[in-house]
Amino acid sequence: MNNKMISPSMMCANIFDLKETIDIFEKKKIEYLHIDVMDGLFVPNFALGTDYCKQLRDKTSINLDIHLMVENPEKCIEWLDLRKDDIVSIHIETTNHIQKVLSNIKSYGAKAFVAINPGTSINVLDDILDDIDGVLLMCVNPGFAGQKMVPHSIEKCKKLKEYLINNHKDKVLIEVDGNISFENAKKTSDAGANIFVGGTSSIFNKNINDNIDMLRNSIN
Ligand code: S6P
Ligand code: MG
Repeated sequence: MNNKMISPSMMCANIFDLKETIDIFEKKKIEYLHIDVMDGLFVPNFALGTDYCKQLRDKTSINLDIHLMVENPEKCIEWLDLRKDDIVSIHIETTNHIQKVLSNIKSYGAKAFVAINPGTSINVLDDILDDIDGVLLMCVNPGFAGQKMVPHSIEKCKKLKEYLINNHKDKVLIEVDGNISFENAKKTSDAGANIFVGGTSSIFNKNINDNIDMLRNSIN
């Protein structure tokens, strides 16, 4: 498995061109589809829902990368129709039962990722390192596409990679999300990131075909 992968942010896709866009992603062997689920409580916005996940599932074999930005995500996991190797990220800030939710995600054969906000320390991972397949490192405060990267994100990504290596968990993947422009993709890739969420700052900025090639070049 290549350890540099692309996950386009589907909330940035033009809904009227969805079929053509998915065809391009399949042709270009895109690894994941990043789906932002927002509840208007944990984040100040509403976005894609569990039925959207199911509809995408019927139209493509690309694995889903579901980013749950919802309070108490434990109740939603069973609604997602998870498949082997899908990714589900839950925010550590949203539940008192993080270990339980992570193992529930794994019981479907999916990969359990924990998401952390720009203001959350990586030390919160200490007691769940055995339970995670990856970390979704938020490079913006979640809620909206089109934001500027929080400046410490590149440094934090480097620190997270070192932290994982020092704890003998270098197989745990790092996914970066928020303002992953071509330039920030290169910087975070050099800092150790593996999965890159492409939104308005890269993939969905004009020509999707060319942008995918440029993003691949930036991360490899
Ligand atoms: C933000 C969300 C992200 C955005 C992505 C959009 O709450 O989790 O996944 O969809 O950041 O990309 P960009 O390039 O517009 O920041
Ligand atoms: Mg996201």
